[in-house]
Amino acid sequence: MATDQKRRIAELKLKAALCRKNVLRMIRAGGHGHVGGAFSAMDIVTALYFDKMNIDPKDPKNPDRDRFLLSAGHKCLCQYAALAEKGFFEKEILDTYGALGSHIPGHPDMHKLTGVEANTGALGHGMSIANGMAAAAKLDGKSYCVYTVTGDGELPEGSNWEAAAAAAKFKLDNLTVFVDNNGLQISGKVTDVMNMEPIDKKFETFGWAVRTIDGNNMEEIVETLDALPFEEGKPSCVVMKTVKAKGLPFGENNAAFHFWNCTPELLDEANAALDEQIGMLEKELEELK
Ligand SMILES: Cc1ncc(C[n+]2csc(CCOP(=O)(O)OP(=O)(O)O)c2C)c(N)n1
Ligand SMILES: [Mg+2]
Repeated sequence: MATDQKRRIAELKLKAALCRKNVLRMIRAGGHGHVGGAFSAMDIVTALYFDKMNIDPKDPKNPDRDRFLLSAGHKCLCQYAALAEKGFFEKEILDTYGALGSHIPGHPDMHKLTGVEANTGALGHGMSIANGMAAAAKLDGKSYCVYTVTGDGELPEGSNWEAAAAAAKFKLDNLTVFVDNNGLQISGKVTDVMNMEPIDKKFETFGWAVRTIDGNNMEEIVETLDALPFEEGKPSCVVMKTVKAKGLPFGENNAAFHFWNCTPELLDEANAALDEQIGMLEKELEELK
């Protein structure tokens, strides 16, 4: 791999680790939070905010900006973490998580935080909103793209499949849906609660261009983002195999960490693991200079 590409990937891994620390900071402030889904989706959200999307925290309403929609709104800590790291708001605001009147409530609210494009949290609506934004770009002759992250436990919501049919009909190749396929939802295995596999074949049958990747592997993520749109005239779907609570040393792939009532001791342990990772990545970047 060329040195530039190695540096690009190491920088993104470093950003993802810093963003995971932002998530822990919010959870410490609030005493709890949806860590599982925030950590499984953190790598794709980092790559979108720091490598892919045309967005500027100094000009957040630019009509030509790319749009990001977190359909699975309960994962909002990963979006807040990225917005803070990108400079959309002061990091002190992270310490207001869980407080009455906070700009960063338990689900994203576009009226409270600049950079949030729509209110989400009631599962199943992000894809429809994203469709509307992508269709508007086509109608207005604009070249911005729309990206949305949905969860595997969110896919049983029927509205997703109305949106999937419409996106293909209207040839929304400026739309990409990332399925955070961590295998778990609020109460256990997605395949036990409502089996939606094979997710890739379902989207393909609806007329989408689909790829399956390791959604916690930055190299694969970057390659995939570089390849968008996968096919002219078709919306793109990335089925991301991920690990719920990825990066939480004691919580990975454990449905009990869907929503975490934290303890200071375990928060310290999680921060220490991330600090170690950050140290190694900084060293790697130093060597790549
Ligand atoms: C319409 C609706 N029904 C139920 C819920 C409650 N709920 C919140 S998160 C969640 C599970 C979502 O699972 P998944 O999409 O796999 O996300 P993950 O837990 O992996 O982050 C549920 C059912 C909701 N937010 N909205
Ligand atoms: Mg899930």
